[in-house]
Amino acid sequence: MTVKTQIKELSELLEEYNYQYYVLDDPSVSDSEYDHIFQKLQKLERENPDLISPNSPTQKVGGIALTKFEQVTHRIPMLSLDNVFEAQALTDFMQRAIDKSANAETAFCIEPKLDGLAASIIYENGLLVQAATRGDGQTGENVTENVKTIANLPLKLRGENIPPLLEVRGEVFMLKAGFNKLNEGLIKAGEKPFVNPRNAAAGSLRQLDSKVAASRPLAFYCYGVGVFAGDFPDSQFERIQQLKGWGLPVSEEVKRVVGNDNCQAYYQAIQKKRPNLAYEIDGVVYKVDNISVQDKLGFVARAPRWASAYKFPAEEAVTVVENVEFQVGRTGAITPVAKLQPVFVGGVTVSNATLHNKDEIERLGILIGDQVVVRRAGDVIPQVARVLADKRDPETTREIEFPTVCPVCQSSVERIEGEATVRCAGGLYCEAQRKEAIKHFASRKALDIDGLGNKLVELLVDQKMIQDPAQLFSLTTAQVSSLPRMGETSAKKLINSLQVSKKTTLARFLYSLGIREVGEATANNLASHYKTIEAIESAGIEDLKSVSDVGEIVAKHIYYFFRQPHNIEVVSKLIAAGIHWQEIAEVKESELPLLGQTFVITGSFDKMSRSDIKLALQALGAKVAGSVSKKTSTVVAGEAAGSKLTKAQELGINIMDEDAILTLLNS
Ligand code: I6G
Repeated sequence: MTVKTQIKELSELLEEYNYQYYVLDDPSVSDSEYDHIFQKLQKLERENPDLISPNSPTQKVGGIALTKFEQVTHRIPMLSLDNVFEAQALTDFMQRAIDKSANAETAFCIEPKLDGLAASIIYENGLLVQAATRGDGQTGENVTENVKTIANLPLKLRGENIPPLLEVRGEVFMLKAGFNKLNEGLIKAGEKPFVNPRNAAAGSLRQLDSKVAASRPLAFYCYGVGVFAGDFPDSQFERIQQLKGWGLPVSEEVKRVVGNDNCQAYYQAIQKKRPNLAYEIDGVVYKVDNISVQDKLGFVARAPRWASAYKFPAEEAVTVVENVEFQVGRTGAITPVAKLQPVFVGGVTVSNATLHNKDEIERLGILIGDQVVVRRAGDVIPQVARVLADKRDPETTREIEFPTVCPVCQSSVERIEGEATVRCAGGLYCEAQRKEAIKHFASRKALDIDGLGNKLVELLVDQKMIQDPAQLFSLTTAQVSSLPRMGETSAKKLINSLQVSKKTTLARFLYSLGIREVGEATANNLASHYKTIEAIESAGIEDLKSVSDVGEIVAKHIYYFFRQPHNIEVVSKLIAAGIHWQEIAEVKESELPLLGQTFVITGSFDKMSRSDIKLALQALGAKVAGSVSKKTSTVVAGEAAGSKLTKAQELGINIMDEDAILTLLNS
């Protein structure tokens, strides 16, 4: 085979792979296989430069640097689209088209409106020869060298009946993922990032050095045809399918529909899909499908009467930060919220935007009184996208001051190193955290108060019957039975469960306090280590760090929790209300009967909960693991034990049922 033939075959193979990947979205080879063939072609071309075709797949890397862009006059002007912003206006547009065509079944070709910039691309005998920006609609800039580097755009058309002349029109845009990566790189290199993918696409297309354009993740979708020689279907939708057939990229969302309801439903569906699309869109374009009807409708001013863009509400708007307030969340996180001059954005009036945390305030460099760009995309919470610092007036702006005490309960606030969030330390007492704290207190692994579910906790707090967990124990049957949907029997049951729950373990009690990052295991370790609540309350940070599994952060959480007078008060009230546990006897490690043994607990149990079995085993020195291995000493198998039991049987590991483990624990 001659080198010329080899180059031709490799080029055709790569063109086919590009078509499969970019147009059909259905690649048949791996990236590495593609790269291998690409490199083979590059090598042959390097060795035979006279055989390089300007339309070779290798010629997408740019190379030509211009000093300025030439002007290009569009043979057919590139018009703009009329916009509508309401459902009724779209209905009116459709009705005009239906009236003009005297056909109630008039079909519309519809697709998302990409947020990029329009371009005209000319193919002569199937080869890309010219690309231009829209410019003022009459004259644009010759950006051929840059457009040739766009990955999903073929330099050569494929398929049958390629016309001698074809001008495709469409949108140059940047995928969201590519945009984010590009900006990350720019920030790393100390350069200014682009504000949005549209600006990034425009900036990249207008690079004089096509190598820079080639490095930018640009893409193109066709939406129509300009000049052409040859036959073309009399339907917009079919024209788009024809372009696809010639290897040109088109949006996968293009549809042909009939009827107002279907057109409106498409808008709603695309709006819903919008956050998940790989590219930014700003509306939906509706075109009369039949080209003869399009011709009949003609143009008004600079826009076709046969097309309309139904735009999504603007997602960004400028407003003023009037104040910053601090909200305390259910877990104590203190969040700064910008109070804005009300502004219409993303289809709603917005007067609050979250500022997340201190780091975000610093990143934005925001002051009270600043003009800011607010962004609300879809159902997402409004955000301050950026500050218009050049519009800042030093007379009317001031720094945001973070509170030094919780704005709800005046407990101190803590910020653990490495964490962005500032938190209120008044967990059990703070009104903002009350409901969550009590739900946690009553939960199964904590005090396990039977009959006190989340809904009931909310009701009790809302009715102001309880303000902290200790007050649960002063509730009366009469009070509880006065609540909606609470009969006397359920009320009595709850009061009884509260009595029963008073007998607990130190570990459960510690866990029930809801100290941040103190889960069951840590509570258990703390209880074994300190033996009394008083010892834990008075422990210093360094001392706490000596407990197994307790690091700097957890130690600080525990330490600060017990430095809040409100928390100490609630703990005392709980003990005064009758919560008690058996003192943990002093035992020497060597006396722990299950030391060195590893247990795995699986299935469900009737007489004792899984977590109690675990705690009891741990108190006797055993390790409790989550999975069965050769190192497992015993598997405790309850009802409906599954794969862990099977594995234990396979490995010949000792198995105990509920009765056996209870006998062991009691002995
Ligand atoms: O700017 C445009 C975006 C999308 C368009 C357009 C389009 O169709 C999906 N179609 C036309 C006819 C025009 N501008 C003029």
